[in-house]
Amino acid sequence: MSQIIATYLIHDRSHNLKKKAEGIALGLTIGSWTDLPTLEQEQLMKHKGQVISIEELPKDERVNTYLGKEVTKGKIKIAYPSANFSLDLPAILTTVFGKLSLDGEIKLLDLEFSEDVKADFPGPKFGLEGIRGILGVYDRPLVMSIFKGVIGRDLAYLRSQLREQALGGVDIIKDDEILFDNELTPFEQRVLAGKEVLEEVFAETGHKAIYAVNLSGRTFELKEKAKRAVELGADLVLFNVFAYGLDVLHSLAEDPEITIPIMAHPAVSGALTPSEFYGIDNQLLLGKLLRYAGADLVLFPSPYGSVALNRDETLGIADELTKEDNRFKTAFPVPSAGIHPGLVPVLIQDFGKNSIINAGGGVHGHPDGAVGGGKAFRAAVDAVLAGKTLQEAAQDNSYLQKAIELWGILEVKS
Ligand code: 1AE
Repeated sequence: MSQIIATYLIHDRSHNLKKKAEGIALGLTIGSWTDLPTLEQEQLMKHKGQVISIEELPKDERVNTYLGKEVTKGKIKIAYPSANFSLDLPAILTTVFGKLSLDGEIKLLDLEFSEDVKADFPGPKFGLEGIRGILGVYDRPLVMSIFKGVIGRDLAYLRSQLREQALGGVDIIKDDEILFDNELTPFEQRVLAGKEVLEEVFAETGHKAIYAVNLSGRTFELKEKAKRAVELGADLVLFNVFAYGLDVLHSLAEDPEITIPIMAHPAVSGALTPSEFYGIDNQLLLGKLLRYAGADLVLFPSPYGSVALNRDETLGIADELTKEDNRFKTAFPVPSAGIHPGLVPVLIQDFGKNSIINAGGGVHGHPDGAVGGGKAFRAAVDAVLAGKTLQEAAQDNSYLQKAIELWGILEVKS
């Protein structure tokens, strides 16, 4: 069947999950049904939503108290025929969770695409393996740092910051998501400066780092801007996908002239995901849908830092990005926010080698500056892969030692 199956979590105040599910399946497809003449029913059959399953979940007194009313909690699955929508995420999301998202305690947990519907999505152009190929690094988690404090600063400052970060040994340096096109550091100048500085560092040290420039501005100018970045030699772009919409990412990713990877930032996604009653599940939004729409790397809050997500949710996002799929390349999970070298052991335990350790303050806030921060992160990664504790590794590495003194270590629990 050519269709999408949506899974919803419902807290039903009317205590009739079956009626609720039937109401959604009909209401979001052909509307009222039973009063129609047989001929019309036959004609509309291929558009009718189908209730696939209804699972009542145990009573939850905490939830009843919170909502101030007794509710029936359940998961329902509904299949929507692809005959009802064009093959794009705006049409799909409006079908499965358009008006419905406004209708009480209902959360969209998952979407299962039939193969023919999936075929219309680009998936990552480079993916995890492609990024590793660009860097020539295959055997460890990558390390990424974020420009901090660049607003109000000029290109000379940006260049010096970039150089420091690259000298610290990080693999990727990304713009902060709040750095937009501006007079002091215009987009094109940033691309050119990034290329020049990182080529210099490579010539001096043999270390290759790449720079993700923030692709920002008006929606209809993004494609031309991204193509200009490609012409100027940009390595990859950062993209605030949820400020624009998933379909904008899809359009950028499928464009054959945008021949560089796209890194998706989760800014604004917190307006859609955190509630247990409403919105869209993180695993679906930051995992499956970003991968389908074409993100090569995906940032999301880790379970440990300043802006944290529940650990299971983060593992679910990473799983969606990296699990085997017959159609799409895998994307790099980038657990982020408030990361410091003392978190590297738990991050590698949770997300494995195929992940990126990403930090802003944890690099720039190092007592020896960004060079020291980068070196501390690289030493922490090497230590974990060598089976050493950070304390052991710090005995021979003053950068790691200073980082641990400043931020501590989060012990790995087996
Ligand atoms: C989840 C996104 C994290 C991010 O973009 C960012 O700028 C983190 O900065 P730090 O590492 O918390 O300083």
